[in-house]
Amino acid sequence: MEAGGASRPGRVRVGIVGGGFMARVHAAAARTAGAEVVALASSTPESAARAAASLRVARAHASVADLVDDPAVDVVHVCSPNASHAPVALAALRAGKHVVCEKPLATTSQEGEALVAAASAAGRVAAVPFVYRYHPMVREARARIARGDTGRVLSVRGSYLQDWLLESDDVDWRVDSAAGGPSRAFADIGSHLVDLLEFVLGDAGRLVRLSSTTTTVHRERGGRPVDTEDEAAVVFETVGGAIGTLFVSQVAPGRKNRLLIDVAGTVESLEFSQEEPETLWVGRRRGTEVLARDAAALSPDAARLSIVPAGHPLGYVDAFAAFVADVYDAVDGGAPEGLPTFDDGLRAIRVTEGVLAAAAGRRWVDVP
Ligand code: SOE
Repeated sequence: MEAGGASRPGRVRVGIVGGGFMARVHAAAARTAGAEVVALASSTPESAARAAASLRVARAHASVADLVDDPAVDVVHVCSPNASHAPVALAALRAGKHVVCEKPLATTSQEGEALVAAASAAGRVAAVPFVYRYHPMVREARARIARGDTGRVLSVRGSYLQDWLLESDDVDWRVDSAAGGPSRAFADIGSHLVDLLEFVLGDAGRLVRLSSTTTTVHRERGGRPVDTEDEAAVVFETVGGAIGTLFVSQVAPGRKNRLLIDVAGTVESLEFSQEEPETLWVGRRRGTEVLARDAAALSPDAARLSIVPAGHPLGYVDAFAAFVADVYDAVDGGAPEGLPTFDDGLRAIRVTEGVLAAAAGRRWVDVP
């Protein structure tokens, strides 16, 4: 089955690697997007069987390799721990599959570069679920900046706060660098924040230099030493000369998934909060307003994602389904606006490595 225009005889057939929370989210989004989830693989045959039964997936493969080689699978969704992303995604591309690989795309920029090259060589769709791009009011913010409504962007503030790792006995595979990579909080959620900011701001908003500091609040979790950060604070400069700050934490009590971006231009400011995704705050020297999602008043790219009328709240699950639908549109030869690809996944890795380098060296670093 070829990308690039080949019309599909039937539904997209999906294989999922992983059996946790994200596997569940991906399976639901794939089905909403009209695909058939035909296979699942996980760390063991037993965990694959359990997850497949729970997600009502017909075929539980004994190994990831078996799933990747399954001729009945068109698209592999990689939802396993970070350190496995590169080997699994590479194998899937080499087997001719399209790939959706969870962020962070890989744990090093070298692996990320190899994945970008492999996706290009294979001529397959290779996407990363930076799904917060898919809230209609994010697309509206992006359109307003691109149209010049905000004026020249002067400053940017981004934060992503959670509390699920607040306690010393909160443990997760992400805490261990062997499974999650050298960065935890920034790689896990700072990647979303940077992607969202650079997506909304456009080329002038790309980070070019940054300085940072990180903290590890609990040096031990579950009786094991911790070698990854709980929090990161970043100061940065952009291509267009704006300056900004980022703050990422997974130990902020009461903050569940509080991703917030705030952009100030010479004419207006914009603020989007992921926990209130149906609105966009627009601030001016004279007159401030809260825009509520209403397709009739939105830019075309925001309106296309506004799949139910105003007053019927769209949320995280809808954004995920819209992302997956765009992946499958690309698989069928379409060119959906704003699809996050492996290039964007590599970009997030490079910024993450800059954050770690700046913190370790207590210096400013250039971001390639
Ligand atoms: C945990 O921090 C997590 O599930 C992230 O891994 C997701 O990418 C984010 O969307 C929600 O929080």
